[in-house]
Amino acid sequence: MFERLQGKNVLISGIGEACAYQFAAAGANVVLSARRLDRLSTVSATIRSKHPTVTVETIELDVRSSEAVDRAVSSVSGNIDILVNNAGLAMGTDTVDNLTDSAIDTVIDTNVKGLLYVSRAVVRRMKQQGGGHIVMMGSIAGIVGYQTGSVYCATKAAVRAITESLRAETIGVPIRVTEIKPGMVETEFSVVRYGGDKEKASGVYRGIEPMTADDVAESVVFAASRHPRCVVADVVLLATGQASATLSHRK
Ligand code: 8X3
Repeated sequence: MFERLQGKNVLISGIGEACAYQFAAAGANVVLSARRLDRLSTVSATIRSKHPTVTVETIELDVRSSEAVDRAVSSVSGNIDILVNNAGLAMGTDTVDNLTDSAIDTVIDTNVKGLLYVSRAVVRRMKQQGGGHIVMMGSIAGIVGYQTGSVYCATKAAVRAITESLRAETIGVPIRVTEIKPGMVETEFSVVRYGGDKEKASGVYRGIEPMTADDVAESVVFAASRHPRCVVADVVLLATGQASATLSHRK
C-alpha cells in the first residue's frame, strides 16, 4: 500500500518521531530537523538499525529563524519529495487578558512564521524540481476557538489559511498540499503546554482514550502515498468519544 514511498526523500520539521519511523518503514529516506539534536540522534539511530537501506539525516533547526530555515533546506541533498510541516507548540493556558508576551511571540513565531519560512523554502525547491507534496500539521483547534486557547487556536486557523492559499497557488504545478487536523493526541504537546507539569498534562486525557502520535503518522503516510493524481486535501482526526475541540465523552 505504501510502495509509492520507496526511495522518496521526506523532510520533517519538528520532532515528528512517529512519522519518521513510519516513512522509514515504508522505504523513504528521512531528513529530521528540530531544535533538540539529541532527540533526533536517538530517532535516527533507531531508524538506522531497523531500516539499514534508508538514509537518515539530522539537522538542528529552530524554525523561528528564516536564515536558519533557508540554510537547512539548502543543505538537504537531492529532491525534497515530501515535507511534513510539523514544528509547532502550545504554551500556557492563559485567558487573553493574562497572556504573556513570550507565550504570544513563541507560539506565533513557531507555528505561523516558522511554518511559512519552511513552506517558502521548500516550495521554491519543489518548483525547481518539478513537484512535491507538503503535509501541514493543523489542528481541530483551528476550526473552533476554546477558552484559554486563543493564541494556539489562532495559529492553527492560520495553518488552515496558509494551506488553502498554497493549494490555490500551486494548482498549475504538481505540488500536492494536505492538512491533517488532529484532535486529542497524547504526546508531549500537553506537557509543553502546561510548562512541564505532567500531572496537569495527563488530566487532559482523563476518562478518554486519546489518539497516539502513530495514529496521526498513519494519516500522514497514507496521504503521502496516494497516487500522484489524487490529493488527500483535508483530514480531521478525533479520538473516539471526541466530537470537537470542546466536546468529549469522559468515563
Ligand atoms: C491539539 C488539539 O484540542 O488540544 O492540536 O487543541 S487541542
